[in-house]
Amino acid sequence: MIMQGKQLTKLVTRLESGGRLPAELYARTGRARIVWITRPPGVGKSSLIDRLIDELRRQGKTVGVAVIDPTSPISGGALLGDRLRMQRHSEDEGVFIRSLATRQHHGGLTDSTPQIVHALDAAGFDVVIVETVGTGQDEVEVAEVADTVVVVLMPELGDEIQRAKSGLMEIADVLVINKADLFSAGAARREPRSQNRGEPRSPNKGEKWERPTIHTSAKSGEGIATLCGALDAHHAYLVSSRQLARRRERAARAEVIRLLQSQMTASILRALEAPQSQTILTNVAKRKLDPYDAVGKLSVRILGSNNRSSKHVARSPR
Ligand SMILES: Nc1nc2c(ncn2[C@@H]2O[C@H](COP(=O)(O)OP(=O)(O)OP(=O)(O)O)[C@@H](O)[C@H]2O)c(=O)[nH]1
Ligand SMILES: [Mg+2]
Repeated sequence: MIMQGKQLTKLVTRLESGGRLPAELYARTGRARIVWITRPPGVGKSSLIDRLIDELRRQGKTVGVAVIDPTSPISGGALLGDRLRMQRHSEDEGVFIRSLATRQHHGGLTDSTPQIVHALDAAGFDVVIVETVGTGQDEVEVAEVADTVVVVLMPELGDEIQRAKSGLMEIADVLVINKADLFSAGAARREPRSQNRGEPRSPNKGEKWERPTIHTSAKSGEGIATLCGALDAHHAYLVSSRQLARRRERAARAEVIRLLQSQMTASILRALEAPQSQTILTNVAKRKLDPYDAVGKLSVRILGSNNRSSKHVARSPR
């Protein structure tokens, strides 16, 4: 590991409150496999990650986990217990787990999520897992940051599974049906278990990725090794098909666009505070000025102030 736990904890705290990842650390990223685990509250994502950590550690891999914590009202009481269960790994130097409070942004990602993922990557973890609650709107955004997206459902969510199968949930690279121990009869009916047989394999060159459906029980441990195998197979596919490079370009683009947007928004709000801007807005309200003409007048100010602010960012200490 490049960074000690305490150092990393400090860094993540700084990033969480809007700090910037030092460029020399960003330069060290790109080595970790980024796995995103998403979907409804209480489906067993944390419990699955707890099991995945066991399996990955057995394979000698180090694991960094960021839990985007929605403080879900559904699993309420179970939350603390599950977090504690995951925390049993906290003595292990090869494991780092961090809950991030949600300043919700597009339903699941906090503004600082990509930066925190980079920090875990730079710290030297082989696998970085992000747990988030998918809401629908954020799915595309989620897909942009991850190498592999794992969507977790339960057998009782029959409709969701149907939707997933009908291709609406295109972001999933691996579909997991958890709590197989509770719903085994229903699961067999709706989703043939035969799909669990045989390890998922990486397609040959030119072949498309066939999304596997894996039945797991985070309680009994059923299917966890299969899930790990599917993650390996997907990674191998990404590398051999050159999709990995493409996904990472897309992620970089999305991250830069997001940063530009927040910088622009800040510039707009700053420019609107000026008394002259207030007059323009008042004139729009009084119908003395049309909104488009107002934009024409204001954009000159905003672009000017934006140039100033980007110089400021470039000079600011890291
Ligand atoms: N029977 C059974 N219970 C499970 C299984 N996986 C998780 N649970 C239970 O389901 C509840 C929710 O599990 P979590 O791991 O907290 O689920 P989560 O998806 O992380 O929940 P949120 O973080 O609130 O979205 C807990 O009480 C778990 O003990 C499973 O495979 N079988
Ligand atoms: Mg959880």
